[in-house]
Amino acid sequence: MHADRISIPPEHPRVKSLYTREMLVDGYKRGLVAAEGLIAHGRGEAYDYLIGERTTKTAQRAIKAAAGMLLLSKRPVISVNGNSAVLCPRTLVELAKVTGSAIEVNLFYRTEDREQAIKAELETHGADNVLGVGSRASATIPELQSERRRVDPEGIYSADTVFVPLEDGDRTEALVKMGKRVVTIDLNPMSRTAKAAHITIVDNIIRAMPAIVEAAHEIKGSRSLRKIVDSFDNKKNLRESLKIIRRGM
Ligand code: PTJ
Repeated sequence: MHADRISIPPEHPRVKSLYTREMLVDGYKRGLVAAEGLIAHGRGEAYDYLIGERTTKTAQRAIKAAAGMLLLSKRPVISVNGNSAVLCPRTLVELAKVTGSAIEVNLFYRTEDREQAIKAELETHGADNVLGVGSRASATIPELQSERRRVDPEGIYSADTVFVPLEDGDRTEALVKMGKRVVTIDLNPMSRTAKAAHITIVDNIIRAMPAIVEAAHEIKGSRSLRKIVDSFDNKKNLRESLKIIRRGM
């Protein structure tokens, strides 16, 4: 983060939200975030406002289940786009390490320059084998038209579980059709991604990522991992999240 380029008074009542915006704008200027990513964040902010800009108890349960699912998986992969690379590079890499997941760059607005910039950002934060960049993305997700269809044969293509924070609905549905378990973070519990995923964390990625890392460290090796995952009900989770949003109106 290039704090020298950002001047927000620390006493401003919305300092966290303004700082997050600046991280994205800075990421856009550095060539990591797509211009459309700024718009996507605005939509997320509106939902965050309604859930009270906090990690709800409902989200905490989803966070624990998500950590459990990644830990139980044989070939988990974390899919990284421009927004997530800029907002939480360190915790994405930490999550990969604690859960034994691979990291793959996968972009909706794919350009080679953005792929390389995101790979470099992840490497700066400790990633050592970033998949999916350039010619490595040589496999194709069936029935998917967007650029997200191009994936790494050693990563998402052969994964059993894919973690796709801030994802679009088409790919989530396609991954589920391929028989993969899908975990997402999405502030909108009504999105197609939120509904199609097996575990949806309805929370801001800024708060959710450090919480998943913490949960993964806490429950790693626990004998109740399977129970944590199997007792999670995503439909109930989304219903509860919607209730929270209604109350916030
Ligand atoms: O970097 P690229 O090219 O892969 O593009 C990434 C974006 C995010 C632009 C692309 O995937 C996209 O257009 O996504 P959508 O379809 O707008 O969906 C993004 C979802 O993430 C929406 O449901 C938003 O509400 C949600 N969202 C946005 N910001 C956050 C968020 N959820 C959690 N935390 C956020 N900070």
